[in-house]
Amino acid sequence: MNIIYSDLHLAHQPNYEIYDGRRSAYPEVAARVDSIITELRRLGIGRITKPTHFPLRHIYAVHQKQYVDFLRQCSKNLANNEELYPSYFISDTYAPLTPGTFKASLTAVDCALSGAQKILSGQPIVYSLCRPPGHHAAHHTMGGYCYFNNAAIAAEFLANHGSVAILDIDFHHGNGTQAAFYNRRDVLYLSIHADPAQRYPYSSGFSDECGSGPGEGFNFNYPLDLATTNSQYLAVLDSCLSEIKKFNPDFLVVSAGFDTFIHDPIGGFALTQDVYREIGARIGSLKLPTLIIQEGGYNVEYLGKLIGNFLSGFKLNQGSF
Ligand code: OKP
Ligand code: ZN
Repeated sequence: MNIIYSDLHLAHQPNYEIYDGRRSAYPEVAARVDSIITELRRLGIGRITKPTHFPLRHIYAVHQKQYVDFLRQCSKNLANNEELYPSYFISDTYAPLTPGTFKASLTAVDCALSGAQKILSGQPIVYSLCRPPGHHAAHHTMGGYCYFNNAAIAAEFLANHGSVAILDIDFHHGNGTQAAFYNRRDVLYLSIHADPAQRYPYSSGFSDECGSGPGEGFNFNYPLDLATTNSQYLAVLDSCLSEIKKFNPDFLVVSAGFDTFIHDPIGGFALTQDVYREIGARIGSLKLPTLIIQEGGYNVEYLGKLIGNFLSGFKLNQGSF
């Protein structure tokens, strides 16, 4: 298994988010990556390589050019330690721009695309350790700690070579990813997440959002109760997996968030650490070429362990088919 990672994410370290009109601690911290990489090194489960750089046209396939220009220009113009909450290009108060945000976000996209490239060249599983995450970023909006939609950009890249299913297991609905492929039937989107009536992003992720036009029937949302247990979660995962089998894609992209963990500080179903091995194993049993993209997960102490469990379970079951 290949693991794509770069330390350039360190350029992005916002000091605060605005929650309920007040400044509060920013949960999407750089230490998340240390937690992950330390555990993956300890387990020795993959070969860690740096991303290569890809041209901006891959980003333009998902995001508006003016949005990309704005991000670049703003990052450049900000003073050290200055944070900006832009108006037109923002969907909430959880994605501040800092001087290093553009560079870090671009690196996260490079991690995703480098992973996709490896999948195209025949690797069965690749894990792209993207930071910042991406699944809330839409055509011309940043939000929810996300700036560029790493998973959507990688899926779009893979879609030039075959059909793609995106399985989003982050605690939050991936509104940006859903929107990117809502009217397409060559890219299936499925998401298991907290009921948006109760949790971010509030305005999408309901079960009646099924796709539109040619994409009707190619979008699946599974909003869940906050108290969801391991066995309830696995049953819903199985429904997703049977939809994926029916669709029979050439590639699978997993938007892998670990904020479903019981002790996550901002998310959290009732899932315990061992279930991630089983979640990984069941997804791996599809035996599809799979690109795993890191999304959320904010319990820094446990995060590495959760991902280690997930990837070990995945690898064990997928084998090298
Ligand atoms: C990003 B990803 C808590 C407010 C949380 C933003 C959630 C963004 C989640 N202080 N709101 O993990 O899907
Ligand atoms: Zn999340």
